[in-house]
Amino acid sequence: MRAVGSEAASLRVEVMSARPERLPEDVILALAYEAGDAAAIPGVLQTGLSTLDGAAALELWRTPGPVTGGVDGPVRFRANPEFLCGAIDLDESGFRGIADAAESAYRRIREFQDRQAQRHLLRVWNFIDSINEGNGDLERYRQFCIGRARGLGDLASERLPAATAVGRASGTGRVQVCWLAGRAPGRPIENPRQVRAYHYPMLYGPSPPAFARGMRLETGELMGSGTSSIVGHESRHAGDLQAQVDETIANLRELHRAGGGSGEPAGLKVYLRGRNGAPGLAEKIRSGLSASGPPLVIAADICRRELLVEIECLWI
Ligand code: 3EB
Repeated sequence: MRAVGSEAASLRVEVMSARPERLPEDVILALAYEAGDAAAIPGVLQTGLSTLDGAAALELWRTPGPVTGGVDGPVRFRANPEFLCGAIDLDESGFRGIADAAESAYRRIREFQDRQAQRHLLRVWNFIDSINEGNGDLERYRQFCIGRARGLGDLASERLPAATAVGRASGTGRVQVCWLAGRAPGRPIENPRQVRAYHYPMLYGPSPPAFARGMRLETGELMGSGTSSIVGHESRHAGDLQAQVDETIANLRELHRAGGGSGEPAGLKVYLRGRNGAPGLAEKIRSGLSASGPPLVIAADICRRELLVEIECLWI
């Protein structure tokens, strides 16, 4: 049986609460959100983040047909002929700072990707510790952006992937990046309500964040980047979670429209700062984006201090 969505759809997302001994063979990306350090399942990336309600959750990206797994230096990957998902996980203590660690991670990613048949970066998730620590341009997120830009080197802005960058409250000492790449390039989608992230003014740091607002895959899916309450380049509704959620929904609806408006939401995920949920929030997000099921809600820090929520969505 196939998932809902367009005929060409070839990626779907599922969230499991059970812990399987091993991954189903059609899983190309598996992200675990759970408190504590439960034993690792082979092929699963432990994000170091947990769900808002503390229940273990395993996010599985499934493809038609089996994938093969491999290791290449610091990169672990799973792939089929169309897609490749990679992960790199660096110990920050081996570097002078997070900028250097991020630079190394992204340089490795580019070196690896340049050798793959599925060479086109489509979507990236970044998980880093204490994302808002440090002041001004020394803030760790801004330093991460500096390193990422260096590591990406000469990759043209028009080829940047969609992305999410969120912070862990609990220190793991690690910079983790995982990504989806494709045999065919995607088409980046920008949001008319927002300045392109890679054109943000220096007000937000010396290196603007290197990502596209969304990515339309050749197979039809639209992958929305982590999206927040930002209009133009400015944060809106500081301190007001409900208003930030409304603004973020408006941003995602506009992104979906700009990307052609087709497909149904799947893989809806919400990152909430602190552990303060709000009654009705998940339902507001589900209905605001016309999703059929509730979002996965993760406790995480957002890259600007005043932002309380970030939402990402896959339309298939
Ligand atoms: C924003 O729109 C909010 O640095 O990779 C969202 C998604 C955000 C990805 C990144 C940052 C990133 O600027 C923050």
